[in-house]
Amino acid sequence: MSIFDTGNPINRYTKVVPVFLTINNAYAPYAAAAIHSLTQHTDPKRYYRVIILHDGLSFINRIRLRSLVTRNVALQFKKMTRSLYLKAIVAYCTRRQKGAGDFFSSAVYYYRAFIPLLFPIYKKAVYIDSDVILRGDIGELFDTELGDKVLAAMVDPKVTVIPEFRDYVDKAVGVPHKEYVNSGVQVMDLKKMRKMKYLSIMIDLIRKFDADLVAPDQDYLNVILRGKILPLDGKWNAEPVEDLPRNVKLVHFNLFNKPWRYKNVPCEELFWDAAKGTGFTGDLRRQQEAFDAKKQKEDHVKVEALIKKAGRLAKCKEPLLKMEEAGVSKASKKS
Ligand SMILES: [Mn+2]
Repeated sequence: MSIFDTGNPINRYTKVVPVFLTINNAYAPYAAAAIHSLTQHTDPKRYYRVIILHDGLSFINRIRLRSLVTRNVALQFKKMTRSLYLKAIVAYCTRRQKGAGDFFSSAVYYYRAFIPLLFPIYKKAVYIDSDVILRGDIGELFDTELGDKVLAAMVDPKVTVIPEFRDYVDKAVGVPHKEYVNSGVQVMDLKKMRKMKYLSIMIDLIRKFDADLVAPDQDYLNVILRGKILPLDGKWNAEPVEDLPRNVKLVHFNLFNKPWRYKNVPCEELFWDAAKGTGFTGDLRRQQEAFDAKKQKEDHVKVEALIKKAGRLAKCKEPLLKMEEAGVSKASKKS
């Protein structure tokens, strides 16, 4: 029993819905809003365990996140240790950070690839980005029947509407854009991912091609699991829009128009309602105030640079990642 004990009855023998987030101190306030919204939309008959993979959270951030625990939602922190695999990824990200407009160069995005190996006690789990807000029971998402597929995720709407992204995905990633999924919300069959050696395939691809990509870990996921992904219903990874359809269960503030940066953006009230009571509201308001015209301009330049980079990479003659050349074809065929 710790000073944080809230009478939460979940122990390691309880059947839970495992939900993973991967964060650093910068993401903690958004993650708190996401987790808070999760706790407000649970099935009272079920138990949930939110597992936070991080690279060293401050004491105060851990206390604030810990305070989100409820009767049926437990919280667990797991600090990532510097394994050889993680070292390879951090080195890769550091090299790639030089690329202009690179949004996804942080190693934090790759932590989700470690979930199958780090948590052998689970057969299946849900992963969510920190920039999401729940409006429905995440247990329903967890219940998604995967059949013979390895993972469920939603076909990325941004890729379909931005021509540079569409061409980039088709040509540089080598996955048809109609199949290319967003990695922000995933239902993972951890058992199948362990069996197919998902993480070591990713490391092999990184080592072999050292590719400069637009959405690295998401691109790897799409290449490695091509043909093994179940398309997820859009209500589980919806864009923030005015007049959000009633059936939407999860809103994803993906890429642009983050409510903690901009005022008067779609679904901002959903975010601020969820942030209320997390202990981070003051931080978030100050962040928004500090995000002045200059920073907004920089943000737009970054987005434009990312789209330009996609357009440039789309001119490649052949895909940047080739599974059959990475010495991984054997491992993946075996699965
Ligand atoms: Mn996201």
